[in-house]
Amino acid sequence: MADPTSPTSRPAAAPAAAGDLPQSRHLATELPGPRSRALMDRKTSAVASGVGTTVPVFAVRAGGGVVEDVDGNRLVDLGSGIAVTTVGASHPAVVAAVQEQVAAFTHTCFMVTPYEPYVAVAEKLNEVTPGDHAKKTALFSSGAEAVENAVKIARHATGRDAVVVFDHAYHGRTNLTMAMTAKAMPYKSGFGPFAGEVYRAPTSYPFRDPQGMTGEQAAQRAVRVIEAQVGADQVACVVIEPVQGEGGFIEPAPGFLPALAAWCRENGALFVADEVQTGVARTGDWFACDHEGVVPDLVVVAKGVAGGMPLSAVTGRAELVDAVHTGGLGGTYGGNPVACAAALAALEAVETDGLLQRARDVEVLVKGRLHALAERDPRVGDVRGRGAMLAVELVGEDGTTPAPALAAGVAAAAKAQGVIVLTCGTAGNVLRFLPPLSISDELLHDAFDVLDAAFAATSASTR
Ligand code: PLZ
Repeated sequence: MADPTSPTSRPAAAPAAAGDLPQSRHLATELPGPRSRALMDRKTSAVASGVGTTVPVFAVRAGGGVVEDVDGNRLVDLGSGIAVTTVGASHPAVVAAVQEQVAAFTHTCFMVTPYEPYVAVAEKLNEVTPGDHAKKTALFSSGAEAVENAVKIARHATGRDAVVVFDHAYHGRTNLTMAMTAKAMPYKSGFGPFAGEVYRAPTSYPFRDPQGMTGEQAAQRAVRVIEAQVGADQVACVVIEPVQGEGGFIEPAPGFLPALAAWCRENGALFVADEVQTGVARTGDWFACDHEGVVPDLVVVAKGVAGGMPLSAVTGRAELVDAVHTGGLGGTYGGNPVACAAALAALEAVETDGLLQRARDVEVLVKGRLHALAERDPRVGDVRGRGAMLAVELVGEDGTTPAPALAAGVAAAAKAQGVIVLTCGTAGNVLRFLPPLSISDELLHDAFDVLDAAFAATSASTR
Protein backbone atom coordinates (compact mmCIF):
# COMPACT_ATOMS: atom_id res chain seq x y z
CA MET A 1 0.00 0.00 0.00
CA ALA A 2 1.16 3.54 -0.71
CA ASP A 3 2.27 5.51 2.31
CA PRO A 4 -0.84 7.49 3.28
CA THR A 5 1.23 9.94 5.28
CA SER A 6 2.87 11.20 2.11
CA PRO A 7 0.92 14.03 0.57
CA THR A 8 1.99 12.94 -2.89
CA SER A 9 1.12 9.30 -2.43
CA ARG A 10 -1.45 7.84 -4.77
CA PRO A 11 -4.12 5.37 -3.80
CA ALA A 12 -2.97 1.74 -3.84
CA ALA A 13 -3.16 0.54 -7.44
CA ALA A 14 -5.96 -1.97 -7.04
CA PRO A 15 -7.62 -2.66 -3.73
CA ALA A 16 -8.38 -6.34 -3.17
CA ALA A 17 -11.84 -7.42 -4.32
CA ALA A 18 -14.47 -7.55 -1.61
CA GLY A 19 -15.62 -11.08 -2.45
CA ASP A 20 -13.52 -12.71 0.26
CA LEU A 21 -13.98 -10.01 2.89
CA PRO A 22 -14.42 -11.87 6.21
CA GLN A 23 -17.86 -11.27 7.66
CA SER A 24 -16.81 -10.43 11.19
CA ARG A 25 -16.05 -7.36 13.26
CA HIS A 26 -12.32 -7.04 13.87
CA LEU A 27 -10.33 -4.34 15.62
CA ALA A 28 -6.70 -4.46 14.49
CA THR A 29 -5.92 -1.00 15.95
CA GLU A 30 -7.68 1.61 18.01
CA LEU A 31 -10.26 3.49 15.93
CA PRO A 32 -9.30 5.49 14.01
CA GLY A 33 -6.00 3.71 13.41
CA PRO A 34 -2.72 5.38 12.39
CA ARG A 35 -3.26 5.17 8.64
CA SER A 36 -6.76 6.65 8.93
CA ARG A 37 -5.42 9.41 11.16
CA ALA A 38 -2.74 10.24 8.61
CA LEU A 39 -5.32 10.29 5.82
CA MET A 40 -7.55 12.48 7.94
CA ASP A 41 -4.72 15.00 8.21
CA ARG A 42 -4.51 15.05 4.41
CA LYS A 43 -8.31 15.38 4.17
CA THR A 44 -8.23 18.29 6.60
CA SER A 45 -5.68 20.16 4.48
CA ALA A 46 -7.12 19.30 1.07
CA VAL A 47 -10.88 18.81 1.35
CA ALA A 48 -13.47 21.52 1.99
CA SER A 49 -14.25 21.49 5.69
CA GLY A 50 -17.93 21.90 4.86
CA VAL A 51 -17.86 18.24 3.84
CA GLY A 52 -18.07 16.40 7.14
CA THR A 53 -17.30 12.80 8.08
CA THR A 54 -19.31 10.63 10.46
CA VAL A 55 -16.82 7.80 11.02
CA PRO A 56 -13.19 8.90 10.73
CA VAL A 57 -11.84 5.71 9.17
CA PHE A 58 -10.90 5.42 5.51
CA ALA A 59 -12.49 2.51 3.68
CA VAL A 60 -10.69 0.10 1.37
CA ARG A 61 -13.27 -2.63 0.91
CA ALA A 62 -16.93 -3.15 1.76
CA GLY A 63 -19.40 -5.93 1.24
CA GLY A 64 -21.88 -8.18 3.02
CA GLY A 65 -22.28 -6.35 6.31
CA VAL A 66 -18.70 -5.15 6.74
CA VAL A 67 -16.56 -2.11 5.89
CA GLU A 68 -12.80 -2.70 6.04
CA ASP A 69 -10.48 0.25 6.65
CA VAL A 70 -6.90 1.13 5.74
CA ASP A 71 -5.62 -0.20 9.08
CA GLY A 72 -7.19 -3.64 8.61
CA ASN A 73 -10.11 -2.96 10.95
CA ARG A 74 -13.47 -4.42 9.99
CA LEU A 75 -16.54 -2.46 11.04
CA VAL A 76 -20.13 -3.69 11.06
CA ASP A 77 -22.14 -1.54 8.69
CA LEU A 78 -25.45 -0.28 10.09
CA GLY A 79 -25.51 2.68 7.72
CA SER A 80 -25.23 1.36 4.12
CA GLY A 81 -23.63 4.68 3.15
CA ILE A 82 -26.93 6.36 4.15
CA ALA A 83 -29.32 3.75 2.80
CA VAL A 84 -27.58 3.22 -0.53
CA THR A 85 -25.98 -0.22 -0.52
CA THR A 86 -29.22 -2.08 0.14
CA VAL A 87 -28.11 -5.06 -1.98
CA GLY A 88 -24.60 -4.84 -0.50
CA ALA A 89 -21.62 -2.60 -1.27
CA SER A 90 -20.10 -5.10 -3.71
CA HIS A 91 -22.94 -7.36 -4.83
CA PRO A 92 -21.32 -9.80 -7.29
CA ALA A 93 -23.99 -9.22 -9.95
CA VAL A 94 -23.60 -5.43 -9.65
CA VAL A 95 -19.81 -5.69 -9.82
CA ALA A 96 -19.98 -7.89 -12.93
CA ALA A 97 -22.56 -5.66 -14.65
CA VAL A 98 -20.48 -2.54 -13.97
CA GLN A 99 -17.28 -4.19 -15.20
CA GLU A 100 -18.95 -5.33 -18.40
CA GLN A 101 -20.54 -1.95 -19.11
CA VAL A 102 -17.47 0.10 -18.25
CA ALA A 103 -15.41 -2.00 -20.67
CA ALA A 104 -17.94 -1.34 -23.47
CA PHE A 105 -18.35 2.41 -22.93
CA THR A 106 -18.53 4.77 -19.97
CA HIS A 107 -20.67 7.51 -21.45
CA THR A 108 -22.21 8.78 -24.63
CA CYS A 109 -24.90 10.99 -23.04
CA PHE A 110 -28.41 9.59 -23.43
CA MET A 111 -29.49 12.89 -24.98
CA VAL A 112 -26.88 12.45 -27.74
CA THR A 113 -26.81 8.74 -28.59
CA PRO A 114 -29.11 6.68 -26.39
CA TYR A 115 -28.42 3.14 -25.14
CA GLU A 116 -30.58 0.25 -24.01
CA PRO A 117 -29.74 0.04 -20.26
CA TYR A 118 -31.44 3.44 -19.67
CA VAL A 119 -34.60 2.20 -21.39
CA ALA A 120 -34.49 -1.08 -19.46
CA VAL A 121 -34.18 0.74 -16.12
CA ALA A 122 -37.17 2.91 -17.06
CA GLU A 123 -39.18 -0.18 -17.99
CA LYS A 124 -38.30 -1.87 -14.70
CA LEU A 125 -39.12 1.18 -12.57
CA ASN A 126 -42.42 1.62 -14.44
CA GLU A 127 -43.18 -1.97 -13.46
CA VAL A 128 -42.15 -2.02 -9.78
CA THR A 129 -43.32 1.42 -8.58
CA PRO A 130 -46.79 1.56 -7.00
CA GLY A 131 -49.85 1.34 -9.26
CA ASP A 132 -50.51 -0.46 -12.54
CA HIS A 133 -51.36 2.61 -14.64
CA ALA A 134 -49.26 3.67 -17.66
CA LYS A 135 -45.98 5.19 -16.41
CA LYS A 136 -42.92 6.95 -17.78
CA THR A 137 -39.50 7.49 -16.21
CA ALA A 138 -36.68 10.03 -16.50
CA LEU A 139 -33.25 9.31 -15.02
CA PHE A 140 -30.89 11.65 -13.19
CA SER A 141 -27.85 11.29 -10.93
CA SER A 142 -28.65 12.45 -7.38
CA GLY A 143 -31.68 12.35 -5.16
CA ALA A 144 -31.93 16.12 -4.95
CA GLU A 145 -31.77 16.42 -8.72
CA ALA A 146 -34.65 13.95 -9.09
CA VAL A 147 -36.72 15.83 -6.47
CA GLU A 148 -36.16 19.05 -8.43
CA ASN A 149 -37.28 17.34 -11.62
CA ALA A 150 -40.41 15.95 -9.95
CA VAL A 151 -41.30 19.55 -9.02
CA LYS A 152 -40.59 20.71 -12.58
CA ILE A 153 -42.91 18.01 -13.94
CA ALA A 154 -45.62 18.80 -11.37
CA ARG A 155 -45.53 22.52 -12.15
CA HIS A 156 -45.60 21.93 -15.89
CA ALA A 157 -48.39 19.35 -15.70
CA THR A 158 -50.63 21.41 -13.39
CA GLY A 159 -49.76 24.94 -14.46
CA ARG A 160 -49.48 25.79 -10.74
CA ASP A 161 -46.54 26.99 -8.63
CA ALA A 162 -46.92 25.97 -4.99
CA VAL A 163 -45.00 23.06 -3.50
CA VAL A 164 -46.14 21.71 -0.13
CA VAL A 165 -43.63 19.96 2.11
CA PHE A 166 -43.68 18.94 5.77
CA ASP A 167 -42.08 19.55 9.13
CA HIS A 168 -38.94 17.38 9.53
CA ALA A 169 -38.69 16.92 5.75
CA TYR A 170 -35.40 16.27 4.00
CA HIS A 171 -35.24 16.58 0.23
CA GLY A 172 -31.65 17.63 -0.53
CA ARG A 173 -29.02 20.37 -0.59
CA THR A 174 -29.61 22.17 -3.91
CA ASN A 175 -31.32 25.55 -3.83
CA LEU A 176 -34.87 24.30 -4.39
CA THR A 177 -34.42 21.23 -2.21
CA MET A 178 -32.83 23.29 0.60
CA ALA A 179 -36.05 25.30 0.61
CA MET A 180 -37.97 22.02 0.84
CA THR A 181 -35.76 20.63 3.62
CA ALA A 182 -36.89 21.59 7.13
CA LYS A 183 -33.73 21.62 9.25
CA ALA A 184 -31.63 24.79 9.38
CA MET A 185 -28.36 23.35 10.72
CA PRO A 186 -26.39 22.07 8.94
CA TYR A 187 -28.42 22.14 5.73
CA LYS A 188 -29.70 25.69 5.27
CA SER A 189 -28.06 28.17 7.66
CA GLY A 190 -26.26 30.87 5.73
CA PHE A 191 -27.19 29.47 2.32
CA GLY A 192 -30.25 31.58 1.51
CA PRO A 193 -32.12 33.11 -0.13
CA PHE A 194 -34.09 30.00 -0.89
CA ALA A 195 -36.43 29.18 -3.76
CA GLY A 196 -39.93 30.57 -3.43
CA GLU A 197 -43.38 28.98 -3.47
CA VAL A 198 -42.42 26.27 -0.98
CA TYR A 199 -44.83 25.90 1.95
CA ARG A 200 -44.51 23.74 5.05
CA ALA A 201 -47.33 21.80 6.68
CA PRO A 202 -47.38 19.76 9.92
CA THR A 203 -46.60 16.08 9.51
CA SER A 204 -47.89 13.04 11.40
CA TYR A 205 -45.49 12.22 14.24
CA PRO A 206 -47.15 9.63 16.47
CA PHE A 207 -44.54 9.85 19.25
CA ARG A 208 -45.00 13.64 19.59
CA ASP A 209 -48.56 14.26 18.38
CA PRO A 210 -51.42 14.49 20.88
CA GLN A 211 -52.06 10.99 22.15
CA GLY A 212 -54.59 9.07 20.08
CA MET A 213 -54.39 11.41 17.08
CA THR A 214 -55.22 9.31 14.03
CA GLY A 215 -53.57 9.55 10.65
CA GLU A 216 -56.76 11.04 9.22
CA GLN A 217 -56.79 13.72 11.93
CA ALA A 218 -53.13 14.53 11.29
CA ALA A 219 -53.91 14.81 7.57
CA GLN A 220 -56.80 17.17 8.34
CA ARG A 221 -54.42 19.31 10.41
CA ALA A 222 -52.07 19.53 7.42
CA VAL A 223 -54.91 20.21 4.98
CA ARG A 224 -56.17 23.09 7.14
CA VAL A 225 -52.75 24.72 6.89
CA ILE A 226 -52.52 24.12 3.14
CA GLU A 227 -56.00 25.44 2.39
CA ALA A 228 -55.63 28.49 4.63
CA GLN A 229 -52.05 29.47 3.87
CA VAL A 230 -51.50 28.30 0.29
CA GLY A 231 -54.91 27.79 -1.30
CA ALA A 232 -55.94 24.38 -2.63
CA ASP A 233 -56.08 25.59 -6.24
CA GLN A 234 -52.49 26.91 -6.08
CA VAL A 235 -50.85 23.61 -5.16
CA ALA A 236 -48.83 21.94 -7.91
CA CYS A 237 -47.69 19.11 -5.67
CA VAL A 238 -47.47 17.76 -2.16
CA VAL A 239 -44.04 16.19 -1.71
CA ILE A 240 -43.60 13.76 1.16
CA GLU A 241 -41.24 11.06 2.38
CA PRO A 242 -43.57 8.16 3.25
CA VAL A 243 -41.25 7.43 6.18
CA GLN A 244 -39.26 10.57 6.94
CA GLY A 245 -35.52 9.91 6.82
CA GLU A 246 -33.02 12.55 7.94
CA GLY A 247 -35.80 14.20 9.98
CA GLY A 248 -35.95 11.25 12.39
CA PHE A 249 -37.27 8.05 10.77
CA ILE A 250 -40.78 9.25 11.45
CA GLU A 251 -43.44 6.78 10.38
CA PRO A 252 -46.78 8.56 9.99
CA ALA A 253 -49.88 7.19 11.70
CA PRO A 254 -51.84 4.78 9.48
CA GLY A 255 -54.28 6.68 7.29
CA PHE A 256 -52.17 9.86 7.01
CA LEU A 257 -50.69 9.15 3.58
CA PRO A 258 -53.94 7.79 2.04
CA ALA A 259 -55.85 10.87 3.28
CA LEU A 260 -53.26 13.25 1.85
CA ALA A 261 -53.24 11.39 -1.46
CA ALA A 262 -57.03 11.60 -1.58
CA TRP A 263 -56.93 15.35 -0.88
CA CYS A 264 -54.45 15.78 -3.74
CA ARG A 265 -56.71 13.85 -6.11
CA GLU A 266 -59.75 15.92 -5.16
CA ASN A 267 -57.87 19.20 -5.56
CA GLY A 268 -55.88 18.64 -8.74
CA ALA A 269 -52.50 18.59 -6.97
CA LEU A 270 -49.93 15.87 -7.58
CA PHE A 271 -48.99 13.53 -4.75
CA VAL A 272 -45.22 13.09 -5.00
CA ALA A 273 -43.54 10.41 -2.88
CA ASP A 274 -39.88 11.10 -2.15
CA GLU A 275 -38.80 7.48 -1.83
CA VAL A 276 -35.10 8.34 -2.14
CA GLN A 277 -34.34 6.78 1.25
CA THR A 278 -37.31 4.42 1.65
CA GLY A 279 -37.44 2.90 -1.83
CA VAL A 280 -36.20 -0.35 -3.36
CA ALA A 281 -36.79 -2.93 -0.61
CA ARG A 282 -35.52 -0.78 2.26
CA THR A 283 -38.79 -0.91 4.22
CA GLY A 284 -39.72 -4.49 3.28
CA ASP A 285 -41.80 -3.48 0.25
CA TRP A 286 -40.58 -2.33 -3.12
CA PHE A 287 -41.64 1.16 -2.00
CA ALA A 288 -42.82 2.43 1.38
CA CYS A 289 -46.07 3.67 -0.22
CA ASP A 290 -46.99 0.04 -0.95
CA HIS A 291 -47.49 -0.55 2.78
CA GLU A 292 -50.85 1.23 2.73
CA GLY A 293 -51.57 0.78 -0.97
CA VAL A 294 -50.93 4.48 -1.66
CA VAL A 295 -50.35 5.19 -5.37
CA PRO A 296 -48.41 8.43 -5.89
CA ASP A 297 -48.64 10.44 -9.10
CA LEU A 298 -44.83 10.72 -9.15
CA VAL A 299 -42.26 8.64 -7.27
CA VAL A 300 -38.70 9.88 -6.69
CA VAL A 301 -36.11 7.09 -6.50
CA ALA A 302 -32.35 7.17 -5.84
CA LYS A 303 -29.91 5.65 -3.30
CA GLY A 304 -30.71 1.90 -3.19
CA VAL A 305 -31.70 1.68 -6.84
CA ALA A 306 -28.21 1.21 -8.29
CA GLY A 307 -26.21 -0.81 -5.76
CA GLY A 308 -23.99 2.15 -4.86
CA MET A 309 -23.68 3.86 -8.24
CA PRO A 310 -25.12 7.37 -8.60
CA LEU A 311 -28.53 7.11 -10.25
CA SER A 312 -31.91 8.66 -9.55
CA ALA A 313 -35.29 8.66 -11.22
CA VAL A 314 -38.69 10.21 -11.43
CA THR A 315 -41.36 7.68 -12.36
CA GLY A 316 -44.98 8.66 -12.73
CA ARG A 317 -48.23 8.78 -14.59
CA ALA A 318 -47.37 8.81 -18.28
CA GLU A 319 -49.65 11.73 -19.14
CA LEU A 320 -48.14 13.89 -16.37
CA VAL A 321 -44.51 13.09 -17.13
CA ASP A 322 -45.17 13.62 -20.82
CA ALA A 323 -46.69 17.05 -20.21
CA VAL A 324 -43.11 18.37 -20.40
CA HIS A 325 -41.87 19.44 -23.85
CA THR A 326 -39.02 17.46 -25.44
CA GLY A 327 -35.71 18.82 -24.18
CA GLY A 328 -37.28 20.08 -20.94
CA LEU A 329 -35.81 17.26 -18.84
CA GLY A 330 -32.30 15.88 -18.88
CA GLY A 331 -28.70 16.47 -17.86
CA THR A 332 -25.29 15.39 -19.12
CA TYR A 333 -24.96 12.42 -16.79
CA GLY A 334 -28.60 11.53 -16.18
CA GLY A 335 -28.96 7.76 -16.58
CA ASN A 336 -25.24 7.15 -17.03
CA PRO A 337 -24.81 3.72 -18.66
CA VAL A 338 -22.58 2.31 -15.91
CA ALA A 339 -25.09 3.39 -13.26
CA CYS A 340 -27.92 1.92 -15.34
CA ALA A 341 -26.10 -1.41 -15.67
CA ALA A 342 -25.64 -1.44 -11.90
CA ALA A 343 -29.31 -0.60 -11.38
CA LEU A 344 -30.49 -3.45 -13.60
CA ALA A 345 -28.37 -5.88 -11.59
CA ALA A 346 -29.44 -4.39 -8.23
CA LEU A 347 -33.14 -4.41 -9.12
CA GLU A 348 -32.84 -8.02 -10.24
CA ALA A 349 -31.03 -8.88 -7.00
CA VAL A 350 -33.99 -7.56 -5.01
CA GLU A 351 -35.97 -10.40 -6.56
CA THR A 352 -33.36 -13.16 -6.84
CA ASP A 353 -31.99 -12.59 -3.33
CA GLY A 354 -35.48 -12.31 -1.79
CA LEU A 355 -34.66 -8.91 -0.33
CA LEU A 356 -38.21 -7.78 0.49
CA GLN A 357 -38.48 -10.74 2.84
CA ARG A 358 -34.93 -10.18 4.10
CA ALA A 359 -35.83 -6.60 5.08
CA ARG A 360 -38.86 -7.88 6.98
CA ASP A 361 -36.70 -10.46 8.77
CA VAL A 362 -34.17 -7.75 9.68
CA GLU A 363 -37.05 -5.74 11.17
CA VAL A 364 -38.09 -8.65 13.39
CA LEU A 365 -34.54 -9.27 14.62
CA VAL A 366 -33.60 -5.62 15.17
CA LYS A 367 -36.93 -4.57 16.69
CA GLY A 368 -36.61 -7.50 19.09
CA ARG A 369 -33.27 -6.13 20.23
CA LEU A 370 -34.53 -2.53 20.39
CA HIS A 371 -37.68 -3.33 22.36
CA ALA A 372 -35.61 -5.31 24.84
CA LEU A 373 -33.29 -2.32 25.18
CA ALA A 374 -36.22 0.08 25.62
CA GLU A 375 -37.61 -2.08 28.41
CA ARG A 376 -34.33 -1.84 30.30
CA ASP A 377 -33.53 1.77 29.48
CA PRO A 378 -36.15 4.53 29.84
CA ARG A 379 -33.97 6.89 27.82
CA VAL A 380 -35.26 5.03 24.75
CA GLY A 381 -38.53 6.89 24.25
CA ASP A 382 -39.65 5.28 21.00
CA VAL A 383 -38.76 2.31 18.79
CA ARG A 384 -39.95 2.69 15.22
CA GLY A 385 -39.45 2.14 11.51
CA ARG A 386 -40.07 -0.61 9.02
CA GLY A 387 -37.95 -3.24 7.33
CA ALA A 388 -34.27 -2.35 7.49
CA MET A 389 -35.05 1.31 8.26
CA LEU A 390 -35.31 1.33 12.04
CA ALA A 391 -34.62 3.80 14.82
CA VAL A 392 -34.79 4.69 18.48
CA GLU A 393 -35.64 8.19 19.66
CA LEU A 394 -33.77 9.12 22.83
CA VAL A 395 -35.28 11.35 25.50
CA GLY A 396 -34.63 12.84 28.91
CA GLU A 397 -36.14 11.90 32.25
CA ASP A 398 -39.51 13.48 31.43
CA GLY A 399 -39.90 10.99 28.58
CA THR A 400 -40.16 13.68 25.89
CA THR A 401 -37.27 16.17 25.96
CA PRO A 402 -34.94 15.26 23.08
CA ALA A 403 -31.55 13.89 24.21
CA PRO A 404 -29.14 14.63 21.32
CA ALA A 405 -25.98 14.42 23.48
CA LEU A 406 -26.99 10.92 24.54
CA ALA A 407 -27.50 9.90 20.90
CA ALA A 408 -24.10 11.32 20.00
CA GLY A 409 -22.48 9.62 23.00
CA VAL A 410 -23.93 6.20 22.24
CA ALA A 411 -23.07 6.51 18.55
CA ALA A 412 -19.48 7.50 19.44
CA ALA A 413 -19.12 4.55 21.83
CA ALA A 414 -20.47 2.13 19.20
CA LYS A 415 -18.21 3.55 16.51
CA ALA A 416 -15.17 3.20 18.77
CA GLN A 417 -16.00 -0.52 18.98
CA GLY A 418 -16.32 -0.90 15.21
CA VAL A 419 -20.05 -0.45 14.60
CA ILE A 420 -21.10 2.20 12.08
CA VAL A 421 -24.18 3.95 13.47
CA LEU A 422 -25.79 7.12 12.16
CA THR A 423 -27.90 9.66 14.00
CA CYS A 424 -30.74 11.74 12.59
CA GLY A 425 -33.73 13.79 13.66
CA THR A 426 -34.46 17.50 13.63
CA ALA A 427 -33.24 17.52 17.24
CA GLY A 428 -30.41 15.04 16.52
CA ASN A 429 -31.71 12.61 19.15
CA VAL A 430 -32.47 9.61 16.94
CA LEU A 431 -30.17 6.64 16.34
CA ARG A 432 -31.01 5.04 13.02
CA PHE A 433 -30.19 1.60 11.72
CA LEU A 434 -29.93 1.01 7.98
CA PRO A 435 -27.96 -2.21 7.48
CA PRO A 436 -27.34 -3.54 4.00
CA LEU A 437 -29.69 -6.46 3.36
CA SER A 438 -26.62 -8.59 2.67
CA ILE A 439 -25.68 -8.51 6.37
CA SER A 440 -25.84 -11.75 8.36
CA ASP A 441 -27.95 -12.26 11.49
CA GLU A 442 -24.71 -12.95 13.39
CA LEU A 443 -23.32 -9.54 12.50
CA LEU A 444 -26.59 -7.84 13.45
CA HIS A 445 -26.57 -9.51 16.85
CA ASP A 446 -22.93 -8.60 17.34
CA ALA A 447 -23.66 -4.96 16.45
CA PHE A 448 -26.61 -4.76 18.83
CA ASP A 449 -24.53 -6.36 21.61
CA VAL A 450 -22.10 -3.48 21.06
CA LEU A 451 -24.97 -0.98 21.13
CA ASP A 452 -26.37 -2.42 24.35
CA ALA A 453 -22.94 -1.98 25.92
CA ALA A 454 -22.68 1.54 24.48
CA PHE A 455 -25.98 2.49 26.13
CA ALA A 456 -24.85 0.98 29.42
CA ALA A 457 -21.54 2.84 29.25
CA THR A 458 -22.99 6.21 28.28
CA SER A 459 -23.99 8.02 31.42
CA ALA A 460 -27.54 9.15 32.03
CA SER A 461 -26.30 12.71 32.35
CA THR A 462 -25.27 12.76 28.68
CA ARG A 463 -28.42 14.52 27.59
N1 PLZ B 1 -34.64 12.86 -0.37
C1 PLZ B 1 -35.64 11.45 1.36
O1 PLZ B 1 -32.97 10.98 2.20
C2 PLZ B 1 -30.64 12.08 0.90
C3 PLZ B 1 -28.47 13.05 2.76
C4 PLZ B 1 -27.16 13.07 3.43
P1 PLZ B 1 -28.98 13.12 -2.64
N2 PLZ B 1 -30.42 11.72 2.24
C5 PLZ B 1 -29.06 11.70 2.71
C6 PLZ B 1 -26.56 14.44 3.47
O2 PLZ B 1 -26.27 14.90 4.59
O3 PLZ B 1 -26.37 15.06 2.41
C7 PLZ B 1 -32.06 12.33 0.44
C8 PLZ B 1 -33.16 11.77 1.12
C9 PLZ B 1 -34.45 12.06 0.68
C10 PLZ B 1 -33.63 13.39 -1.04
C11 PLZ B 1 -32.31 13.16 -0.66
C12 PLZ B 1 -31.21 13.79 -1.46
O4 PLZ B 1 -30.49 12.81 -2.13
O5 PLZ B 1 -28.65 11.93 -3.48
O6 PLZ B 1 -28.14 13.26 -1.41
O7 PLZ B 1 -29.08 14.38 -3.43
